[in-house]
Amino acid sequence: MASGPLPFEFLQSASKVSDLPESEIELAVVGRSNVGKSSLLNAIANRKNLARTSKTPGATRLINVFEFEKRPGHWLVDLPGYGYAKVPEHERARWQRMIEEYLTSRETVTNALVLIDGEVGPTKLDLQTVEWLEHIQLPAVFVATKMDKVKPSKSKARRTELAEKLGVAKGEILWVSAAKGTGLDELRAAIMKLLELDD
Ligand SMILES: Nc1nc2c(ncn2[C@@H]2O[C@H](COP(=O)(O)OP(=O)(O)OP(=O)(O)O)[C@@H](O)[C@H]2O)c(=O)[nH]1
Ligand SMILES: [Mg+2]
Repeated sequence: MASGPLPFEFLQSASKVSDLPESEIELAVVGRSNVGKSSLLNAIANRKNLARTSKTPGATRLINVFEFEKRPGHWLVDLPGYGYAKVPEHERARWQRMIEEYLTSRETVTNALVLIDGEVGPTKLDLQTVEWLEHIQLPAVFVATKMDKVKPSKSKARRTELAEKLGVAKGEILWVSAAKGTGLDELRAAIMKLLELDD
């Protein structure tokens, strides 16, 4: 099992899918705005500012590519979040189109890491996204974020509810906290496997 930080490095940002170079394999990080996608990426690499994070939703506005050191073409891809109401409608629609085009057109995207807020999710929009991913036949690996915000006394019930809503077994979800470091090694091991880095 992998342990310790994974050496991902920033490769490039793109506002259009057609600006991306070719890759070997990509793992897309998908989820509602503010769910903790960029924070989790930083936690995985144990770097504070590899990916831009913010208290205000809408921190990530581009497709941001992070490449595994020494394995060119093995990418973790941080995407803008969906569902942030304060972004102007035309801008939200543009992100949506960009994300959808990215996820449907890149043949090297083999899986989506779907982040769900462990405290509040899944939301209606999360469930719609999960359904859409099924529709385009992109396999989803679920990660429940911000588990440090769930009281220990509520944790078991919360996990059961979240898994039920997603229609998967509890054991299929990775339960993590970027803030506390919980569950990161398991997530790192999953990422190594999904990006074919563990051979
Ligand atoms: N308590 C707690 N807060 C977290 C955790 N992970 C992220 N946050 C906070 O949640 C907020 C959003 O985090 P981001 O990583 O920027 O979220 P994002 O999903 O990348 O957001 P967008 O780029 O807008 O789509 C920040 O204030 C983070 O500090 C966590 O594990 N625990
Ligand atoms: Mg982000």
